[in-house]
Amino acid sequence: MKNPNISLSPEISRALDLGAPVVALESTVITHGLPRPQNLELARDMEKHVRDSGATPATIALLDGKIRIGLSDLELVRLSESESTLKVSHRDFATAIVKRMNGGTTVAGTMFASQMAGIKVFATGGIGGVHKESSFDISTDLRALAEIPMIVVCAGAKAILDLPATLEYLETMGVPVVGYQTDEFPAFYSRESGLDVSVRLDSPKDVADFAQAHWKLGMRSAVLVTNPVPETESIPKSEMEPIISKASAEAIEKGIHGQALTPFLLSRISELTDGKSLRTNLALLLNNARLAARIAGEMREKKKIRSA
Ligand code: PSU
Ligand code: MN
Repeated sequence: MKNPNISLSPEISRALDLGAPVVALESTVITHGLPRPQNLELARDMEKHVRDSGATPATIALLDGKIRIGLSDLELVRLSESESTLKVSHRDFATAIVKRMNGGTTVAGTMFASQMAGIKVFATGGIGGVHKESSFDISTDLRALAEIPMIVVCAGAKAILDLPATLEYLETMGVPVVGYQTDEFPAFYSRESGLDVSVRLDSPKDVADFAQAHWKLGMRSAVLVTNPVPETESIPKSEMEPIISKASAEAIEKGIHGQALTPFLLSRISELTDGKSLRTNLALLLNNARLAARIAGEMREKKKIRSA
């Protein structure tokens, strides 16, 4: 890696050199998405679930103004306990670098750093999208999905968003939306949204084949894999809708917007559901980590067959 502002951990460097399966993990969920101490527990659990499913986890974050690909346990602790962290999307990297800050990378930021490192598979909770509360609040995540060729595994877009508008945007930008063992676009806390995915695929191998076919045509966009939260942990849409409306109305009333909006809504929804939504959030993150690791394993098999 030539850029002095980015470095890979020895473990990730080795895994990538060997062509072993690697799964990128975001860190905004650690710095802004979850309360303490669940954020650190989750960060460790995500890594463990990736390992148990046969891949090497690369948590991506900024520490002291350096983009780090793969963190040690001590560094995870530091990040999770850090008082003033930046939420880092495309526009924020240089800010974190010149001010030597710690930061959590968003889906967009994590995709950007993954591409620099050569990582092709990434697991997150829910992507950002088009917000309901203010006109023209469209997450950089959508732009990254349009421009960076990776497989991104999520549980859909957060239900706090305008989901039909988010799907329209993805369609416009040519991003395939894969339903993993489902025909319906999942809505993060809920398995149902009433909206269609562009294709249903039922196994990690099918996802790997699909991504290869997409990129072989010269497409540069990501493949978004939407993996519904496990049934036992899901919250029905009808139960979530009034809560989301209430949290959204509060955000408007308080004038919360920009980067602060998503963290505000997530924590307010957790309060309004007595922590139930938080448990759902954790369950879907781990579920996505496992699936991403299995997909990364299949991508590796393909490479082996190609080079044999
Ligand atoms: N989903 C979660 N928790 C989060 C996020 C998503 O369950 O913290 C983060 C992701 O990092 C995503 C970001 O990229 O929120 C989107 O923020 P914005 O809407 O400001 O682009
Ligand atoms: Mn936004």
